[in-house]
Amino acid sequence: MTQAVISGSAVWNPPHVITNEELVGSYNAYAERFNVENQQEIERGSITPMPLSSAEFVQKASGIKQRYIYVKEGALDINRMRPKIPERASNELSHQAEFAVNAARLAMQDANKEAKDIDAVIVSCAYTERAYPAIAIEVQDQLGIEGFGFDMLVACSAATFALQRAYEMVQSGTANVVLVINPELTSPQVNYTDRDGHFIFGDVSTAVIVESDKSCKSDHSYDILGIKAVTKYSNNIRSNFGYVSHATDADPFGPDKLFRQAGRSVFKEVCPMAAEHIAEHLNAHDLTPQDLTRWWLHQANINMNVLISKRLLGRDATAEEAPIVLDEYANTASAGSIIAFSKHHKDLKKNDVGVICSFGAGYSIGSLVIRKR
Ligand code: CO8
Repeated sequence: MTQAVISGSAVWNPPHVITNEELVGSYNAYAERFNVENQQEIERGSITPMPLSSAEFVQKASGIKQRYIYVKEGALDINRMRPKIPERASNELSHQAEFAVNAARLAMQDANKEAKDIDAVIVSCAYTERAYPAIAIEVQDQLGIEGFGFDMLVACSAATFALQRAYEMVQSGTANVVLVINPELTSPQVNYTDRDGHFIFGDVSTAVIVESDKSCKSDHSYDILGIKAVTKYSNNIRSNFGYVSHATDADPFGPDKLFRQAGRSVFKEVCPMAAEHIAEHLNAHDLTPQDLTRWWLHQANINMNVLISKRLLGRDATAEEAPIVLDEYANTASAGSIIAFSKHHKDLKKNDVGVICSFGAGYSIGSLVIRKR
């Protein structure tokens, strides 16, 4: 029987950084101007004043210190409050495909794979730039890969769910080598005028190669011992952005069409779900949390990760056991656990076991238990 392995991974981020201080400075200037302009209505009680944000709150509540952004211009401009990304013509490489290609090339190098070795491309992320043709097919064309490609959307669990599809394809023999890419270009969906959400997301692209053990030529590879996924419907993280707005006459870019969440409820509901999910997954492989050398957890909030690993281990996980990358990258939707994996796995020894686990909108939770070869 074919054994599916992870044989390569990579992270690519755009060069521009926005610190908490810069972001909060811009938001507060926007809010203060709004409050001055609407002073009379605010005094009459017909308009609610905009509350101020704080860099200290952001770091303490989330662990985020900065985020990368594809195009910084416009995002901090209080007359715009969104990035100004130049439009590309249909015959140019799309922004998101460029994001994807940057990470894909690095992951292929990491796994010692060339375009001719790859049979399938999955682009899986929280949003795709357009409905069709699939971004994956554009990426496939750009890289010179034959076979087939398709896009998947599962919000924060897009990466783990796509790795699970890749695992199934390799195990069943429908593909020998699968390239999974997560081009998380999140900044166009951030509401930079919303205090509760303006600080959460960053832009990044990650890629992973999943292939048969028989073709693996990588110095650092992992047997995928098992996969597990669960979804449970919740409105607590939601974006209503979509093509139907064209017919409903609703503002296609109104506040409900951007990312929004009931963050505290998400925190309370998702942490126990994720902990239980990991425990059950490990148990199915006769493993306990104590058997794990590394936890590559979703990177939404440092306090969530501390809570989840503590609930399972009965003590705080060390920074080495459960690495945090969100201080530098912020929440990068589905890419977070893959950034953690990509940057923190080469020190593992043969037979060390780890778990990659995502949790987020849907709700959706996806995990892979992997063992160093
Ligand atoms: N500055 C200052 N004060 C603030 C701010 C701010 N920016 N925001 C809130 N406060 C205040 C609140 O008003 C509140 O004040 P009071 O106590 O007087 O009412 C106080 O601070 C505490 O507020 P919260 O209870 O909301 O604060 P929390 O400690 O819960 O922290 C977090 C808020 C950081 C949002 C936290 O709840 C959290 O991280 N929750 C988990 C969220 C999560 O994991 N979400 C997953 C989303 S990602 C995902 O699923 C993918 C979606 C697809 C990608 C989208 C791409 C754009």
